Amino acid sequence: MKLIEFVCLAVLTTKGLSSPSAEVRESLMDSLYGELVATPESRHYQAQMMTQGEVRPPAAENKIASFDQRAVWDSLDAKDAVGLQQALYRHFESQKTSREQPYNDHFYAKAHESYMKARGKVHLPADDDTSDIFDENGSLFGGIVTFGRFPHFNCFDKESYNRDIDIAVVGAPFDTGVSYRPGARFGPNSVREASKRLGGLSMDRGRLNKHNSLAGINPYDTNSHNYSIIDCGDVPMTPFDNRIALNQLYRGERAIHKHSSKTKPRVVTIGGDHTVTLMALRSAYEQYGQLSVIHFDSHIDTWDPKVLGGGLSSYMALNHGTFLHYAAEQGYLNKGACFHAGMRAPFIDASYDRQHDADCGFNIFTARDLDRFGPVEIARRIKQKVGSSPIYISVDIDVLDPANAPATGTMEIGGWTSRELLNVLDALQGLDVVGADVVEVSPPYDSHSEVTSLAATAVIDSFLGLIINSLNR
Ligand SMILES: [Mn+2]
Repeated sequence: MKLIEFVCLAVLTTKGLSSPSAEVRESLMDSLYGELVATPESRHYQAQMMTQGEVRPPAAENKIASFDQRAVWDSLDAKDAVGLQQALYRHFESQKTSREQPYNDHFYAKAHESYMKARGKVHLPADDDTSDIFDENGSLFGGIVTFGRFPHFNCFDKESYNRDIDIAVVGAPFDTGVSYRPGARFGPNSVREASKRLGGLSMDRGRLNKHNSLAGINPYDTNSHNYSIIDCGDVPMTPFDNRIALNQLYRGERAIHKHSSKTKPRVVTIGGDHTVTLMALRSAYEQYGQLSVIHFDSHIDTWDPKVLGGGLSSYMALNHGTFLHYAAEQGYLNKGACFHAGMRAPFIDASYDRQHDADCGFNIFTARDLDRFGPVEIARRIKQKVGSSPIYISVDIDVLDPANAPATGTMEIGGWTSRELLNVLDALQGLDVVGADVVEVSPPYDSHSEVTSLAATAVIDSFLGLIINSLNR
């Protein structure tokens, strides 16, 4: 025991300080918290103090109600807020000069002393007791990180194919297909890291309107739906050869699609630069047939390799600006029923790019079309065109304004806010969403508030709402 503690204890236990009054009430802290620690020692202290009249048993009356509000109110000469403050001040000043003041002073001193004496030692569990640390996800900010705290198992192990996956989240850590800033290989981990607080019933999804099919969907509450949502981790992708890396991703996505499922697995991919979408589309196409791609981005990404990157070698031809050209060429797309939304980056070769984009099967909503039509109308027009065909949604995070998502490869000013994007996504409810991705999050360029990764978690949260809504139908 340190000297100061010894002195304190000596002072507190001195008989001279424990004075008369059975009137002395329990301290503020006691009344707020009740018994802080229930140990035999603290109970012994309290019993002793009650016997000696230092504290009374817990009072039954409501302390707030017993405060004489009427008297204070009656003393007010102004009914506005400033008047109330002044009146309260005068009231408490007047109390100070009352004949009860010595008693009040004694009460506060005594109450503190009572509190100090009544507090016991912290009662720690036995050294081998792990009952309160058993749940590894018990800490909001700790634990092994999976997206949204969904369970993880090795989805690429053939032995696991009989384990149900209705919705998979998988990372594609790859950034050697970018034209400007790299770093998206760190996207999957960063997005997972930012997803720790996901959970609970959204107030916005379906606007809590019981007639809205999105309302009531809480992907993180396994009691609220019957689907197996698994974080499959990341597909290992080599940083040294894009041909091998992208093939690894294709085989990873394909393996997930082989799992047993209530319908067929629907994969949500976290990029990675946008090149990874081609492999996700390839595997989804094999399962679901031609896909209507709804592509949120500031760039068209249907560039002809002759225009972007492919001039010197065929290896350079497939990159994050040309992958949709290849998706169209390979026949994965439901041509004419694909959309770009949020476009604003300049064409490289305007007349050629525009025609080639249309040939790839795309319609365009520009970033500023949101101001002309509003999110619900944009979604309505998309839905009218794509109908009941299988939908793949790809969100390049650079569709957002750099103010909302600075950490991305190729920033373009004049984009949507995260709220506007979420509004458009939610308004797509009712579509048969069979796969989705969010790509181009490059954490090294993010603020310390991980704002871009956070935006990506909200996008995936919207995907999960849309997909569960599809599965429910
Ligand atoms: Mn893109």
